[in-house]
Amino acid sequence: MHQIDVGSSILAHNDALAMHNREHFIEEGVYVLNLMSGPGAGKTTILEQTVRALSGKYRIAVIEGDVQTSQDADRVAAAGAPVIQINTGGACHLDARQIHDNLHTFALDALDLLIIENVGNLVCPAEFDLGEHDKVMVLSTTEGADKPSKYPVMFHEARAMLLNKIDLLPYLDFDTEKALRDARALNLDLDIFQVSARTGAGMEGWYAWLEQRIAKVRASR
Ligand SMILES: Nc1nc2c(ncn2[C@@H]2O[C@H](COP(=O)(O)OP(=O)(O)OP(=O)(O)O)[C@@H](O)[C@H]2O)c(=O)[nH]1
Ligand SMILES: [Mg+2]
Repeated sequence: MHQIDVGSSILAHNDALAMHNREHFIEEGVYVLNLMSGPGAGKTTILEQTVRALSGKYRIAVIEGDVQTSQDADRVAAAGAPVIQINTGGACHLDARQIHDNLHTFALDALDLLIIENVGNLVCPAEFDLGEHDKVMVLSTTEGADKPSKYPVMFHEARAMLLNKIDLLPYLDFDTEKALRDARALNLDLDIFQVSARTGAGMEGWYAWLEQRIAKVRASR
């Protein structure tokens, strides 16, 4: 029987386009972050807060990926960042082609930080390189502490993780120690921030991390 491996050929094609995107980002000196999580973990809320906190100091733009609607883009625009919405029309992740096709919407060389909010999904987005510098993921306390061991790829691929909605811990049986231990077992280098995008708790550490990453890319311009 002749078998065609469609999966790896799709990924190889995506990787080639991602490399092309990456060359653009490096050339223009913009730090690019791919923000991923399961649905509703708090990506857009974290983005809104981040834009509000840092847009006085950095030039920030956002690409919003959703299956449907422009609701997240409207929220980010209201927070004060230029934003474009990509609707995947059913696909559970963004791919490098969609980012490439929208690259020239922003003057990249006039940006310090481009944040891409991926489609809410704990599996597929981690497998598709977009050309970003770093993948950052959000895990929320309402999802359960078993998620790192059940969905290892994203935890393995991420450079940093925000454990969000810590304001809800008193009402949940979320085992923080287990979640962090399992996440670290998958990825020794994972930088972890325990935050509440709702109350602002812990967000300063996240902003400081982001500023360091932006400075590193700026220094290599
Ligand atoms: N209590 C609490 N609620 C939060 C926090 N962060 C986000 N939320 C709420 O969680 C819900 C989902 O937040 P979003 O920011 O839309 O999540 P998302 O990851 O962007 O969702 P998708 O884009 O649909 O995957 C909203 O009702 C937020 O107000 C938090 O730190 N604490
Ligand atoms: Mg969102």
